[in-house]
Amino acid sequence: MYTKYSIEEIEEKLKLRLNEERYIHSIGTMEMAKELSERFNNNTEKAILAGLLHDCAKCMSKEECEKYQEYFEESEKLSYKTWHAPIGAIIAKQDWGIKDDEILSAIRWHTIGRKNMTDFEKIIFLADKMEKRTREAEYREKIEKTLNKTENLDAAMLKCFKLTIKSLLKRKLPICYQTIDVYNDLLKKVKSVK
Ligand code: DGI
Ligand code: FE
Ligand code: FE
Repeated sequence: MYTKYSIEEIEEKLKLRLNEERYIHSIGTMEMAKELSERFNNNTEKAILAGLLHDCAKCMSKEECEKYQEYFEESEKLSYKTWHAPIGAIIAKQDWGIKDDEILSAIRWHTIGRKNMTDFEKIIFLADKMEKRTREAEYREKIEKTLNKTENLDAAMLKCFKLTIKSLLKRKLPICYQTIDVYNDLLKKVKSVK
């Protein structure tokens, strides 16, 4: 028991906090988290909860988010788009009674990632980027291809970071230095795998 609420109860309440597209994305992430957790022999019950709730704070206003400043990494402060991850972990605990630390940390790190993530955290990170309901096929298929070719979670993570960094550059958005740090780390790890 990771929370006293059923999936249906969680979904009902989540619907009220998110817009339609974000809700559909959350359902897609839940489905992909289930699929990946089975494929990589991880905890499916936990993956379903983390996938469903990972973006629970995504539709909060900037003003409301700013109240949670103390929970942001220094490097996150310049990028509003990353704030829903640390806030999401707090809200998943407060509003949905999620007690499991690994579910909460998978939500916490699903946007910028961190070094030495657990396989469970990587599965949630990847499920978010690979879900089939709202992610653009061209984007998601690149990650899927890497995963199919390597069966290696780090290789797929590296692909995600490459694509994210490229897209942030293109959109002239700030890049958290932690993102670069994780990218360098994955590069080293993936090389040693091959
Ligand atoms: O919430 P989602 O759209 O499902 O996906 P996400 O949580 O992975 O990312 C949200 C946005 O955050 C995405 O457009 C990339 C952006 N972002 C902004 N600055 C950074 C960043 N992502 C990373 N990894 N690092 C950054 O510095
Ligand atoms: Fe997110
Ligand atoms: Fe997401």
